[in-house]
This record gives sequence, C-alpha cells and structure tokens, in this order.
Amino acid sequence: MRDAELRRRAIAVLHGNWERGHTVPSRRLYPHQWSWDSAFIAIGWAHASPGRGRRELESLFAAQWADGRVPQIVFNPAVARDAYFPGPDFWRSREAPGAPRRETSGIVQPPVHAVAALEVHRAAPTLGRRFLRHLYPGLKAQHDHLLRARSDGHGLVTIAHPWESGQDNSPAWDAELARVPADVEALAGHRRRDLDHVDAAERPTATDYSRYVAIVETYRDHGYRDEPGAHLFTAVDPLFNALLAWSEEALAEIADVVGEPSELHRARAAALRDALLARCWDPAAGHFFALDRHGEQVSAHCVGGLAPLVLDLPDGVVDALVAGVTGPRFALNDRVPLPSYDLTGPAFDTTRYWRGPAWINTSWLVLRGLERHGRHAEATALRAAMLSAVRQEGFREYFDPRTGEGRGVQDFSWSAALTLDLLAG
Ligand code: 2M8
Repeated sequence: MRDAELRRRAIAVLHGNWERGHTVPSRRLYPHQWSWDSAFIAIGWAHASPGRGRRELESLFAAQWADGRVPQIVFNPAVARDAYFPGPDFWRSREAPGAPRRETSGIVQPPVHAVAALEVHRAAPTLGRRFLRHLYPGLKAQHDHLLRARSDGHGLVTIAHPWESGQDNSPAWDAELARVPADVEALAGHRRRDLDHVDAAERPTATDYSRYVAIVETYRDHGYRDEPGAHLFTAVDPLFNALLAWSEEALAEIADVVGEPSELHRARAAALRDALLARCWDPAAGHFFALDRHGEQVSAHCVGGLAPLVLDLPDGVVDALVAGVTGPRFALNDRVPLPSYDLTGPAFDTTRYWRGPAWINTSWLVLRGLERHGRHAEATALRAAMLSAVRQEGFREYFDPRTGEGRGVQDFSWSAALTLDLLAG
C-alpha cells in the first residue's frame, strides 16, 4: 500500500472516531474520551486538521478538576451509561469535591499533553498562539497537581492505580497489585463490557479487574483525595515520570511562546530526569525500572523503562538503552514494533494486552527518543516496523510481538494518529 493510501485510511479512522469535540479511542470498546489517547490523537490531527487537534485538547481540559487533575476518562453523556465498565455510575465523580460538571473518572493518565499542545501549535503557529495561551494555565495546573499531590518525597511522582500508567496489566505492577485483596465474586455484580468486543485472552484477567475495582472504590470513598489510606496501590512508573519531564520541557517552550516564565519548567524537567537516573536506572541491567511502594526497583524489563530516552541523558545511558532495544528482550527489527514487555521474561505473553503485545504509542515514544539522540539506524528500523504493522494489519490496538498479527480492536485512534505523524516525518 502506498503512503498516500495509508494516510487516507488513517485520516478516515480519525474522522470515523470523531465525536463532537473529541475522538474516541475506539467506537465500541472505548466510547468516551481518554486522557493520554487524546494527546496522541491530537498529534495525529495536527497533520490532518490542526483545528481538531486544538479542540481535542481543549475538550479534555474543559473537564479538568479544581485541583488540576486531568481525568483518565471524560464520559460522553450521549453514550449509554453502561456502555463501558467502569462507567460514570461507578466513579460517581459528581459526589467528589472539585469535580467538573461533566462526569469523569477520578484518576489520571500519563501527562504527555504539553508535548501534544506544542505539536499542534507547530502545525498551525499563526492560529496557535491563542490556543496555547488558553491551554497554558491548565497544563501548568496539571503538572502542579501531580508534583504536589503525587510526590513520592524523593523527586518523582507516584501512580495510584495501574490504569494511571496506561500500561494496565504490565508485569511491573504484578507484585504491588497482588497486595490488593481480590474479590472476584464482587465483580459478578458488574458487567465487564470489554469482553463483548475483544477475546478474554487479550484482556486483563478477572482477578486483575477485581483488584482494579477495589483500588478505585477505596480512593472514591476518600473523595479522590490523596490522603493516608486512600491508595491500595502505589508505584512509580518510569514512563509516567519521563513523560512528565518531557512535558515540562514542552511547557517551557509554550511559556516562551505565550510570554510566561519558563525557567521553572526547565528546572522541573531536569530535576525529574535526575531523579529518574538516581532511582529507577539500573546500570547493570541497562534499564529504567518501576519502583514499588517502598521505593525498591521492580526488575521487570517493560517498554516503559525505555521511555526516558525522550529526555536528555548521559551518553552511556543512551548506549545501554539502545543495546536493550536491539538485544533479545526487545529485538528491534523492521517488521514488528517493540514488545511491551521483555520477549525473554518469565511473564511474557504474546496476546495479553500490556504483557507482551506491541503497541504503536510506546514504540512511537522510543522512536522519538532514538531520534533525539541521533540513533538514525535504529530509528529507521523502528519506523519501518511500525508502518509495516499498520500496513499489513490495519490500525489495530496492538500486535503480536513475534508475528506482527493484529490484536485488540480495529480502527484504533492512536494507531492511526501516530501513523500520520510517521508519514509526515
Ligand atoms: C486501556 O485502558 C482502559 C482503562 O483506562 C481499559 O483497559 O479499559 C489502556 O490501553 C490505556 O492505555 C488506554 O488509554 C485505554 C483507552 O485506549 O485503554
């Protein structure tokens, strides 16, 4: 398939998933607005219709909470209340202080929005300054909230739910999640709608879901306040922190454009990067690891541990990360994007969601990192792999990391959106 045809199809997916001001990740499986999906989707719209990219981010930030949190899900009131589980009746955001009028979930997702806003601005700079001026306070409040409410006290921010990492059932969370009481029978009272659309073997297990639900219920019972006892789950995700640092860099550039002080953002970006190096980097393994609630490294090689490549890093660290990308664990090639987890790891699973399958967004982050560090040969291979996967299989949600076979839903928005970015670059 020629590039022009692939581009046409990617744009058609975004148009098909556009829903009055935002783009759903998938019509059937995810029929609302998701936070980090919208950031990647806006980057795609920047190449097809920058106005839609602006609206994508503005509609998300219109649902920002008073404390600055940007919710993981903004529910569409026009969609059936039980079309997605857990839906608005489970989250009950309206009962929480500071929640917006629009119903949302009460947790967050990786903060890559300032990066997306800058890309949208660059696509149409003359129109964009007003957009950046409008969005800057919300982006700053988003970062302030994370650095304040979620500080781990040692320079990094924590996640309070595996869903907050975006890499839901990643092996990085297994041990921490196992501490959460699992009541699979309680789950019987709820209907998991994901299993209506995707094979159960490609999704998190019932035990995982019972724990996901228990973590939310406890946080919800605390009014979604980050206070003692509110969190049954606590971890530090290298991807989440790397994206916060990268977004602080972008926010510094946005501040320069809109005439706000930018030094704070540069200093925060550098401090987060230094803390990642001090706490998550394992020089012997050549990888950034997640931390458990005690600050101990969890030695599962997940693709999120490659995400700090988007930052300015010492040469030796970049060399080691690139060796990891090309080595047996991530096996860079020009056919299939990077696995979400170590191909040689004990928890590896070719089909189960974030426990092995290859995803376009995480591969795109690593690609941006390789480009930043001038690793052209590796970047060329990874770009070819991503394009090959979507050409062969369509804009699938994820791919078998060994064969490249498409998995999860079809017409998945961020796979289409980031393809547009690849084709433009
Ligand atoms: C997946 O997560 C949602 C919960 O947020 C789910 O499993 O129902 C993840 O892949 C996440 O990263 C993504 O943002 C979301 C929507 O595409 O789906």
